[in-house]
Amino acid sequence: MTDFSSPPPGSLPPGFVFGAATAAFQIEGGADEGGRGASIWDTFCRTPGRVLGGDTGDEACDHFHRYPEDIALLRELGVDSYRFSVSWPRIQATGSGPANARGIGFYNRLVDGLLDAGVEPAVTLYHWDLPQALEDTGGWRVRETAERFAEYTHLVAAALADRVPRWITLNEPWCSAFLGYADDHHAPGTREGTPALAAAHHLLVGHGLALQALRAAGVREAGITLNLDRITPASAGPRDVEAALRARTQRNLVWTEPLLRGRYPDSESDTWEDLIARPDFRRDGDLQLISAPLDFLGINYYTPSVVRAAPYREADAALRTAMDNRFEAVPVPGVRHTAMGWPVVPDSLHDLLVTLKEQYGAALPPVFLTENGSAEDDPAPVGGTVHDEPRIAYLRDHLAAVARAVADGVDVRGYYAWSLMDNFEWAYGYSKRFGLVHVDYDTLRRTPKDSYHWYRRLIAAHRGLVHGSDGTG
Ligand code: IFM
Repeated sequence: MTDFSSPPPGSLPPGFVFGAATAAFQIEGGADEGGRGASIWDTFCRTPGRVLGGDTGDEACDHFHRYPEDIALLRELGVDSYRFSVSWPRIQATGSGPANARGIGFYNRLVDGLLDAGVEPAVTLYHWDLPQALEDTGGWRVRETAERFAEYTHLVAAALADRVPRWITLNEPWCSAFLGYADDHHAPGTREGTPALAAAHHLLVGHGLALQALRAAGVREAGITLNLDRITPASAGPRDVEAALRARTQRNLVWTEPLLRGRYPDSESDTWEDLIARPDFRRDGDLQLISAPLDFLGINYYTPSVVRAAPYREADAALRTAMDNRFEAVPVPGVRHTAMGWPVVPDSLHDLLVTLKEQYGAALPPVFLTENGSAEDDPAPVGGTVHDEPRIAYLRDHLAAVARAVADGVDVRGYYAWSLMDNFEWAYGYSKRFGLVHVDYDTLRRTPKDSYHWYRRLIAAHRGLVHGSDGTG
């Protein structure tokens, strides 16, 4: 029988927020409806060979029309909070100008529906769907995009701040900058060197400006979500240790140092010279703007990385900055891997949190796990459910790792399971399923999986509503 007592009730602090998360492009669909404009992901999906199976976000999970059903699923799940993202091109079709009333109307209805269901809304302002028109004028390579992002934030906050307590400016800017402009795995899908570093900086500037707009709107809590990685060297040899530092610099420190300490990292790196020194995209006062106090740091965690030193893979030196920084991942043997091929090492989540606390001390704000979950090769629904035991084990063991980090002094305030439902997994299209709820992409029928029922019972157990190791009370 599935164990509902791990992590045990009482092991997470009072008021701990249990949540579930999604993102607009991954679930909404309704791509041509309600005055929505095109985003870089619409363009990317239409570029042959970029997204597996030629999948698009045109219909996705049709949440744009089915949101009442999805709210009902959240209510039944019993989560305290639902993290969703606002689609920028639904609010401003071309990334500038007044708010599109129909776009605002959709999110107003969603927020009101959530509140009626007793679920607190948590908004992410940017989960990768940049209006294509802004990419056409330079995208995140140029500072103007950060300024447009602040205007967009102002519009969304003006409409929703009275009812949305928790706000996240950016989701995983590492992906936007480096997968988008260096590695070409994500939209807009280019392979550039220094422009990717400029994008990283402008994303942070955009965060700082958006934070100002959120403060002006009087929101209760504002933060940013980073996909921080627990990176360890493959050996104790100095070359691997240096390689791990280079990897940590790019993945973690380029974000945490400016945000939490108001400086770029001073780790050894050829690459970061550009980011740190270049006056053409850095302006006086930027680091002060970027390091304005956060109410929380959102962390998305899935899997750790073990890296070793490697020669540059890229022949063109101009393209070596950003991604190709002389390290490569090595396999993690002896552990289960998810359908993404990601090693499952829950202890790494504990270690990541504890190490962050050691590194930043009082400068580390309260933490929310804003995403954690696993893609699994689920069996087809049978008898009104999906038997997804590996996902239950993943969620259970990672929540237990969070509880251990709390016991070790890390101020973790909440946990959002990724994802409420199966959805568009970016370059993998619909081939990877992360959901607590199964989505049949032919009929769009939703079927809660065993993991959904497990999470519901766990939340209830932590509220003292059910007792006993199987949660049956
Ligand atoms: O689906 C994504 C999400 O959009 C951002 N974080 C990682 C998830 C799984 O890859």
